[in-house]
Amino acid sequence: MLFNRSFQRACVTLAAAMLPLLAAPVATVAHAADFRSADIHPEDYPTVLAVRHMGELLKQRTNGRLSIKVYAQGSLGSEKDAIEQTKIGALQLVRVNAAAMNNICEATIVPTMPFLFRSTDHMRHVLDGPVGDDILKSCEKNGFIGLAWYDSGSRSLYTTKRPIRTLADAKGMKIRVQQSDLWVSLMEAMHANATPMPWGEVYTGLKTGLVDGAENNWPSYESSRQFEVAKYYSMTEHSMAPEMLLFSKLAWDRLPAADQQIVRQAAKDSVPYMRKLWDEREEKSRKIVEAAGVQIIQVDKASFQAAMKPVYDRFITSPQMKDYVRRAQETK
Ligand code: GTR
Repeated sequence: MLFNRSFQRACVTLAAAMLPLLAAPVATVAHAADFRSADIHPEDYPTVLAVRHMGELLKQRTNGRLSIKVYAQGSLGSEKDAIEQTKIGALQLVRVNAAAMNNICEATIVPTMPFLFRSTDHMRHVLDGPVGDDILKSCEKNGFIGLAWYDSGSRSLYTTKRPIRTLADAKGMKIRVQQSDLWVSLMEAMHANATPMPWGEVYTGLKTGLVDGAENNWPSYESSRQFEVAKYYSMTEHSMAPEMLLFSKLAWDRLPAADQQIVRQAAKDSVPYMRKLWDEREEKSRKIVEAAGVQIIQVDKASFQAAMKPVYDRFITSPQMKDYVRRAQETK
């Protein structure tokens, strides 16, 4: 009995002493890895191509030891599902819109805010600078390593039955939004009825009349074929919510520091590549939908912008959030 107990104690002590030894190689030895990444967009969408490009850079820089397999077209589920899988480390990477992170990592609300960015250049300067870096970093506590921001252009409203020309036209319309409290509030500020749903369900939602409209940028409107069922595109350009490339913190902590550095750099280097593809795709998508007979409606943007005050009053309240917004606005 006595022997047993001291034997047990010795075993426990030995096991405790070995733990760091067991953990150490995992954290420092460079293993081969084919990271899994999810995206809801089709194979030829700029975000998918950009993450593939990042995978190529990883391969080149590690002699094939590190690579990325991109699961496109929502094959691993909605953005919400993919984020959950990334959080638990089942997926290493995920490319989502900032809005999909709004309820998880509060600071991602900032670049999603309506009419925050004055232009594409302004958006790029803010996201490439300290504000963008700080917001990415702030998601670490929620289990995500923010690697990069990608462009997503401007989002505008589109509808099935009648065009939105003024704020009054939006009143009472059922508009699909992303699954984010901010987006519900933004739509309510336009006096529309917000209907949150995953992207993969929007085409059918529009076609069956479950919703009267949705909102997105040119490439998403075009690639999803939603322009076939919602032919009125009103140029509200109410948000430039960017895309995010996130790495699972759980998986990240198992990577040696040198590999973390290689991954960070490859993600950064994929940004200019993505932007070039993005600019080309925006133009191409606009041409495709115009040729298909979509009616593009110019609206008085200032009136839509003026309606957004309640959204700022509700979401930009803490000193931290106010500081982010102020710094973003002050960025040239
Ligand atoms: C797109 C974005 C997707 C997704 C989608 C949506 O512009 O690239 O990540 O957020 O909008 O509205 O669900």
